[in-house]
Amino acid sequence: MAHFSMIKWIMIIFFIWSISAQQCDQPVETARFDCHPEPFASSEKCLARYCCWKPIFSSTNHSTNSLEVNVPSCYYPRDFPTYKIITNESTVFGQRLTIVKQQSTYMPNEILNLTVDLLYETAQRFRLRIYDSTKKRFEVPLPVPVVGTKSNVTDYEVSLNQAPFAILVKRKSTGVTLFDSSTSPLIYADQFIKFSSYLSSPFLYGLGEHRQPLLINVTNEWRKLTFWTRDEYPVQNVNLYGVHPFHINVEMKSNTLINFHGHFFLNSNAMDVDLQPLPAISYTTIGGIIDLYLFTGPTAQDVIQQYWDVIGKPAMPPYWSLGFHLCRWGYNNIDNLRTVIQRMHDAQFPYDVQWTDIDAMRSNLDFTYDPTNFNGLPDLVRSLQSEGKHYVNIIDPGISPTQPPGTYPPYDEGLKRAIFMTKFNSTELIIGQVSPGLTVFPDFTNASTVEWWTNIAAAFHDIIPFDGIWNDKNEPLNGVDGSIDGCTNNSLDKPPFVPNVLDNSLSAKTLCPSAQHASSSHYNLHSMYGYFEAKATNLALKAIRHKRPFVLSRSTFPGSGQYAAHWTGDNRATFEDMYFSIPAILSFNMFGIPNVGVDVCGFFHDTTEELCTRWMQLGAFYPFMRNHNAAGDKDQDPAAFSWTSQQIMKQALLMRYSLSPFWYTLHYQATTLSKTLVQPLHFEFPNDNKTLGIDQQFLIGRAILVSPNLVSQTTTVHAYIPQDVWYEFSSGVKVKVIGVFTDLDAPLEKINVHVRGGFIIPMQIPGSNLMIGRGNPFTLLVAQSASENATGNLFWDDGDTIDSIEAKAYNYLEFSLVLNTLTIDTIVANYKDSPMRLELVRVLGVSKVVTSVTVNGKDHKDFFYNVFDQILIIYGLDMDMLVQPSQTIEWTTTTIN
Ligand code: MIG
Repeated sequence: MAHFSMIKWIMIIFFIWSISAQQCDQPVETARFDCHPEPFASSEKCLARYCCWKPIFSSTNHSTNSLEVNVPSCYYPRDFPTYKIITNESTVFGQRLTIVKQQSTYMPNEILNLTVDLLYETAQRFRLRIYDSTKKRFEVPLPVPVVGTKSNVTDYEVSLNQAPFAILVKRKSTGVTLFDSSTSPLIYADQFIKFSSYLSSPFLYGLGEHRQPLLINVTNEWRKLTFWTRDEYPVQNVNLYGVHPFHINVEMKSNTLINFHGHFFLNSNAMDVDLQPLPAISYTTIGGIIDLYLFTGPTAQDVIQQYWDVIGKPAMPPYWSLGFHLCRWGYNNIDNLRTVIQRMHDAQFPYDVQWTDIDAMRSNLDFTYDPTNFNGLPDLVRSLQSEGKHYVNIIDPGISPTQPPGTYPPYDEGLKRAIFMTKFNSTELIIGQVSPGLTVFPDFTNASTVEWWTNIAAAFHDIIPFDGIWNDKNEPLNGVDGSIDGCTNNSLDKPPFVPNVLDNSLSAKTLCPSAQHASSSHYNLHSMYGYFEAKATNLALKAIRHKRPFVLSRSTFPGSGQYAAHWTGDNRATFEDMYFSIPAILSFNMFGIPNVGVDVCGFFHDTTEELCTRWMQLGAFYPFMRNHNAAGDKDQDPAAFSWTSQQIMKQALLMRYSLSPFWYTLHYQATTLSKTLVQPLHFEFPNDNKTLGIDQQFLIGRAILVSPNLVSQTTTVHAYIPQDVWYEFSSGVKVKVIGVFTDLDAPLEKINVHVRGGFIIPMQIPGSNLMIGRGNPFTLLVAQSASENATGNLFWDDGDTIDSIEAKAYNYLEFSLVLNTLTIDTIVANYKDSPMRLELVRVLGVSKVVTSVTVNGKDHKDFFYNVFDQILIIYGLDMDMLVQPSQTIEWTTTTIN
């Protein structure tokens, strides 16, 4: 032993002597790229990799500075062996290189001959693919656009470094670096691929699913973000339910316009993304290929649009799903469920969707209900539906194989079709353990699984006519690590490098990576399990109901938004969790799953009346609003609280319901124009540095600013009102203090909501649910800009037809205000089954006294002008909004002396 380590030490000393000290001299510590990301780095292990070892502080001199703590002691020397360009040809799609590395380094099975494709896909989209020149490797089964020919005009300029091989991409107009891999050597082994790039600034948005503030700021910090879908209640610094390797990088250049660009790393294997203050980013994945998209923006919304062009645009949700959803785990029996529904009704809360959780199943079995404790559930569902309400139930992926043969078709039929996942190199099913006990796992990547899923869902739909499906536990969760028989020792189950996943094991709380799907291993497809399940569920619902499907999925991947909405899992009833909901919904909007919300009032723990009141107010402005609670915790449906709290919650719900036409129009713009539903202030006011990273407030569309009170026992909210014209949503009063942080009055009964000048918001008088309210009169909220203009639009259809957009079976209206004339242009009027009548128009910021109003040229007496608050209200309109091509409402004014 002593002898062995002696030789080792001599070798190491020789090695240190042989590399010139210069190769280890990085100009700054933040320019070190980690050569030993695994735990327990030592000089021995580091030098064995031919890397530089230089701890920056000794063991006695403990640093508390996070900037220093994370500086790698082991890092690449400048001349670390890497690839050289061998051939370089231009092709129809751009350029193809071959690159070669002479010697293997420290990872097993390095791939020494690689092909590099540079695809100039569009003017704003560049794609870099690096793959094995000789052997086909796994690639992410996402249907991304195939672009055959190079775009001749591009916003970006690509250049190469011969040896060491590196790629540089710059923004043509400013010269700003968008990608530059010269930072560190490319490593490309079978189960370890690593490359890095400079960032344009230390400010990023995205990289989910992680619990973190909206702005990732690595000015003074090193950050490691890990991607591998996992059931873990959301806490910071761990991999969570979804995987979204997409970010938007802010390009800061003093005194110039701020631009944004984005990266999407199309890779589904377990990975780490490391950020460091240089600033730089490193991607380390353990499989697949390098397939990196670059989006040049230049605005943040442009980057998102370019991203969604690749992953697919979000689905148009059914109209009813915009309403209030009520759920809990642990109604436990139908009497409790009935009691809640009744008290919601008695207290006259608007609400649309009632849910049940696993406690309504028989023995936790999918596609069953408990006929004892939930006796009468089918009739209850039908009676809700007869009132225009809807019902959603939970389905977990794990199917029980232990029911008596012939009694449980989901398993029997699945077995016949061989759609369950199997063990490595075997036809034997892999068995885990979830709520029904032992379970097998459907392989949703298999087309036959989708048929089976549709059939068993249809059979259950005949018993309970559910309207939507909730996909829980689809990371997928497995209560025993790997399987009841453990995992193998092969390189899929025991890879040479494991990213920083929770519990340091890929099989923790899930299946063995070596488990088999029809098309590939779970090692490759794990993080897409929820994506494929949501897709299958979406297709099943379409086939069964012939209406627009509603799926809620816990696990998500790029593209999931085409099939499902999302909630952020098992949050807690704390003010901190309420705050984290805002960065979460903003991030999921960037990820293309804009229909997102969190468990309102908190999932785990007993909520409090104060917290739940605040959360119902905030939740009323989430795209998806569901109040949901864990088993055993005290009731938190709105009707469970005091009369006073109920009035406040009802007020918030009425605001939500009155804005439904506005939300629905935003969904239409999301699915057709790739616009997010909600966005951070910074995206709308990029040149105002004060908006950078604001995540306690958010914008709905471009026009409504929500500034919730997130602090217990306070009656003001410290909020930023950007430089523009803003009015209080409820009172219509113009905001006086803008461009600074200011304390807004925010007692418990008030949520601060502001509407932005220049926008016309379509609204409707709420009904007790969205179906009942559909025919109610519309109203317009017209918020004048500084130049007294405003525009807006409205999309409307039957709310439930699958392809109403493609079939043009809808109405589309545009509103504009110029020179005291409000014009309603009815551009498409193909949906006439329910009336659209305009009853009232409220115009904010009218500074001159209004003396008369005409509607389509005729005198209209019903108006009221409030000189003090500068508000004009025109009522009693009763206009048919579907009259084409256009109608006008005009007013005349005089100046006050
Ligand atoms: O083992 O179905 O995130 O919303 O209520 C817990 C019971 C499984 C986790 C979900 C939660 C749901 C709960 N589920």
